[in-house]
Amino acid sequence: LGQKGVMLWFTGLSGSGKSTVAIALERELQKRGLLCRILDGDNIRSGINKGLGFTDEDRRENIRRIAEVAKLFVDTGIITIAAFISPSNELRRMASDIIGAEDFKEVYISTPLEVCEARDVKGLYAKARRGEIKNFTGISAPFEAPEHPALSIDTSKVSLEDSVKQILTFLGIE
Ligand code: GGZ
Repeated sequence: LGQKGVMLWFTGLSGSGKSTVAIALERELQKRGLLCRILDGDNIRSGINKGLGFTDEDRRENIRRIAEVAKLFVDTGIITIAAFISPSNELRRMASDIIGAEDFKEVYISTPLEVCEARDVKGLYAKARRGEIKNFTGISAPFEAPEHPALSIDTSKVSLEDSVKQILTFLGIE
């Protein structure tokens, strides 16, 4: 007992590896008997945030609700991992204000746009280039890199295993 909660706020482009790193990290934390929770598009945008799109206003409401939910987890002592693009300093600042700056750790998944676009796992970049998706982050909507992330990980240069290790080390976990 006595686990302290923390917010690991992943930010980065679509296809940068946020969810992949989050899931691998979750596995390592669970192996050590640590309570953790991933919040991502699969459990948030399909549930409480169903109906929100990708206008500035909707992204803001998306991130606001995520931060409010995440705060409940963090305050319960859970290692909480959010994996959302959260494309601006302003949005991430709002999340930090809601959760509390002491608990809020920004993890920038800094994989370059060219790499994310080349991966194009879901074909969304191709659609965005053809104009079939509007306001697509990195193509037709902005992404602002964080100014002082606690950690910065480029998954085109660092292996998945080492990415997870960097975060565990940052958390002071062996
Ligand atoms: C960005 C979009 C868009 C637009 C759909 N722009 O690779 P994915 O598919 O699974 O991750 C992207 C996800 C981004 O949702 P977030 O909640 O993380 O965004 S934000 O924090 O900005 O609110 C992508 C898909 O949704 N997607 N349309 N126009 N990503």
